[in-house]
Amino acid sequence: MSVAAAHPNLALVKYWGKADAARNLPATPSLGVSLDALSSRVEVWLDTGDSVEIDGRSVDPARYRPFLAAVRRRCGTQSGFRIRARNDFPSAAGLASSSSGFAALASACTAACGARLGDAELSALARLGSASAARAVFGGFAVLPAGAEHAQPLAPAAAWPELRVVIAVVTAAAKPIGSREAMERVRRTSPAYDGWVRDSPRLYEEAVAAVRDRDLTRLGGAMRKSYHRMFATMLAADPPIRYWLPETLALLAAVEELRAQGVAAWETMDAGPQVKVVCADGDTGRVAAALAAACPGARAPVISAVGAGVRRAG
Ligand code: 2P0
Repeated sequence: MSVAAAHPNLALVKYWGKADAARNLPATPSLGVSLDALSSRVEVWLDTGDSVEIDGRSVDPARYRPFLAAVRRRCGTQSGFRIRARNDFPSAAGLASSSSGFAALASACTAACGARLGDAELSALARLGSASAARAVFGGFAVLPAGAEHAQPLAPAAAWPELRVVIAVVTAAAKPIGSREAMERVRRTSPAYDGWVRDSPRLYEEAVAAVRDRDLTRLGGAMRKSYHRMFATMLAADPPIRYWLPETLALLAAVEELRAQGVAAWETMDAGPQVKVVCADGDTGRVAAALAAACPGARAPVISAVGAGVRRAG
């Protein structure tokens, strides 16, 4: 058995849309950060066929076929894989479980075959499972340029040690439509899609410079535009896609109020109703309290530091 673990990689500037669906290449450049407080752990055994279990439930291995075929090609094996994955946070709920899941899976499957891949090659393999997983191979801050085969490290976790992400989980329920299907619907039907793809590199460059300078206000501004514009493509799709819940709006208002009070707290969202707030470590108490007050009844917000990359765990 081979075991690997990875943290989800939260996009601060979003990958949303594919330049090449068959090769799973992103249409927009993205920048993400590893979330130390959340983890996926994947165990892999060589077997006669492929089977996948996530959090104790069997899932259809069809979604995994192109990825597993690529692993077999790379490792020169005909073997099947028995896969057992566990997330210590809700799966498929907009918390980037596919990023950590496929990063850990790429590491565990190749290790089970006795192959040793460098980070770039592991990232390219993980991308075939889920493009955000290409970023999750790396710790700290990582980028996945538009059309890129693999992600690249931008800055290690130690480069911005006081940065925190406060995560408000509105609901643990799986999202109504998966990211992959939503992206494809947006590409086919949303008149906002072309503008989104054209505009994304500018936000990306802004965010890369902000991370290099550790400038939270500049990063926050780029983050805010990125997720709003991503959702604009979805609202303009046919039929429209709307992941937000009433609690989501209450949380967004609470973060805006914090900023009005002078707290450097900047939110982002993914394909789901959850709200993640980037801030400095000295402000996490205020941010978590404001989020909890805005969403009574929800579980307590999770506070995360910047995490490491994928690692072998056995
Ligand atoms: C991201 N998301 O950059 C963006 C932001 C969601 C919103 O990557 O089709 O599961 O497997 O490559 O990686 C979610 O989509 O999509 C995602 P596929 P994925 O993190």
